[in-house]
Amino acid sequence: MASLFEKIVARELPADIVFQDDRVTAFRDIHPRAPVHILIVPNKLIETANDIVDEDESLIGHLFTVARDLARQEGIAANGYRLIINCNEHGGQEVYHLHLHLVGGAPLGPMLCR
Ligand code: DGP
Repeated sequence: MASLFEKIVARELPADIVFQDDRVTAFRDIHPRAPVHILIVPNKLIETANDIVDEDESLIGHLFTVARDLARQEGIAANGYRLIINCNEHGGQEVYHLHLHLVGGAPLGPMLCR
């Protein structure tokens, strides 16, 4: 069965998609933690950061160049932003389809709250 984010990539579930190409899809987080909160996901399922393989290096780099471009597009590049990938239980991962959070638009405070 397709993952939640695979269904968004396939446009079988609604989402506010801000960018898509043949490798990645970017859409606004349903529960934004800041004025800008976008998730950038590989179109193919990679469950966690642990599941990245050597052949994915270019794809993972592409997640970051798309994040860079979206930060510019959203007007948050100059003031700054945070890029986050959560992995497994201790990382707080809720959706098991690798995704890069692009978060910004306001001061974000300390990196970790425990
Ligand atoms: P993480 O904890 O890193 O796995 O973050 C998962 C994020 O996914 C969380 O910030 C909320 C977001 N999310 C969960 N379900 C949906 C959905 O159906 N649509 C959208 N746009 N975002 C979702």
